[in-house]
This record gives sequence, structure tokens and C-alpha cells, in this order.
Amino acid sequence: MPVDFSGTWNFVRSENLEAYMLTLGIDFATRKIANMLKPQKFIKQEGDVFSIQTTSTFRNYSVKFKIGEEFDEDNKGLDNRKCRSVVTWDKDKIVCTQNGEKKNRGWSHWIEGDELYLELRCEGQTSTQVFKRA
Ligand code: VLZ
Repeated sequence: MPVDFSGTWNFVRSENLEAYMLTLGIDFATRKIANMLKPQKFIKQEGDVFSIQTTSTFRNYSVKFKIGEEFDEDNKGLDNRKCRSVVTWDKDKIVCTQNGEKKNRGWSHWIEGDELYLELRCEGQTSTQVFKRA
């Protein structure tokens, strides 16, 4: 059986988010707020079709995709840059490549025990977020 990311995930901790946001050109005030947030993830996985909702007291972000199928991503409320994105499996990880203005941009999700990991990448900066099953 493949991994099932479905569920509600609560924020536990993050590393290096400030540097990741800086590479995306996110302004000072937004970074200060974002660094305080404890977002929740709601993931629905039906076969190779995923929807991932990230919610917080400040902003929300949603993305829906099918593994292997390119899609247009607007990153609305994040840095608002449009990307042509695609998510693929790498063993038990889902790996997103966000093609656009920023080089080496993307993220990966994987599960360790009852924790969900998210690695966010952009131009040499990596931020890791950890969530626990609600
Ligand atoms: O999640 O890319 O689950 O799109 C900034 C957080 C980085 C601060 C968030 C603002 C990136 C929070 C979320 C507002 C929601 C992200 C992907 C993987 C799905």
C-alpha cells in the first residue's frame, strides 16, 4: 500500500522559514506575522489526486493536483508568482517542482511516524515544517 497523506495535520515546528520567505521577496511585515503562525494542513488523497489546504489565522492557501500532471499555480497570498508546477512520487515522498521565475523552487512532503514533514525549497534555501496528526 502506498502512503496515505489524508488527514488533518497540526503545526509542530518549522526551521529556516524566514530565509525561505526572503528568497521569495516577501515583505517584512508579512514575514513577521508568518513566522508566528501555526498553520494546519488538511490533505485529501484519492488515488493520485490530492488537495492540500493550508489554513492559518492570517492567510489560507489551497492547491489541487494529480500526480504527474502539470498545473498552473498562482501562489496567491504567498508571493503571488505564477508557476507551472508538477508533483511526482519519489518512493514514499511527493515532490513538487514549481517552474517559474525563481530557480530550484519546490517542496516535498513525507510522513515519519505520526508526523508530516514539509520541505520548502527556493534558490538554495530550505525550510522544514513538521506537523502532527490531529
Ligand atoms: O504548501 O507551499 O503543503 O501548497 C509560508 C507560510 C509558506 C506563511 C507556506 C503563510 C507554503 C501561511 C505552503 C499562509 C497559508 C505550501 C504546499 C505543501 C502546498
